[in-house]
Amino acid sequence: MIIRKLADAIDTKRLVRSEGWESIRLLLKEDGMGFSFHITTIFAGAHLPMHYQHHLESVFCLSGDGEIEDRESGAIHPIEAGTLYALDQHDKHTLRANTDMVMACVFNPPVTGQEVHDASGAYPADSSGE
Ligand code: 9YT
Repeated sequence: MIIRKLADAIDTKRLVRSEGWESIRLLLKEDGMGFSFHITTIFAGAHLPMHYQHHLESVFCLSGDGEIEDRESGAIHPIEAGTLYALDQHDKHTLRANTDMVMACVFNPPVTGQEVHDASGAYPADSSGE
């Protein structure tokens, strides 16, 4: 069993910061769960184009509000506390935060640690072969 506290993960390698967001990756590939689990804050005003070509991702909004745009269809969906979105088609999307949004995120396959987005908005594929 793994017991881990958000407060204890701050100022460890589990906290990753990039432009417009920070994320505490409470579960990583090394934890052996088959997914990673992150508590991510998208900062107010952030406008983040993303495209996870190598991962599936589910996101549940715990607090704050904003919107997600599906860049294939152009559809825009509001996000508020209690909203889930699942990128089951490796969807190209853009996230916009009206206020700080705190999100619980699950990645399959799990991220390995310090990934940040590349120019296409993706995280790299895990090439370790494990
Ligand atoms: C909401 C969202 O896009 N989350 C992505 C995960 C986060 N940027 C992370 O932990 O890498």
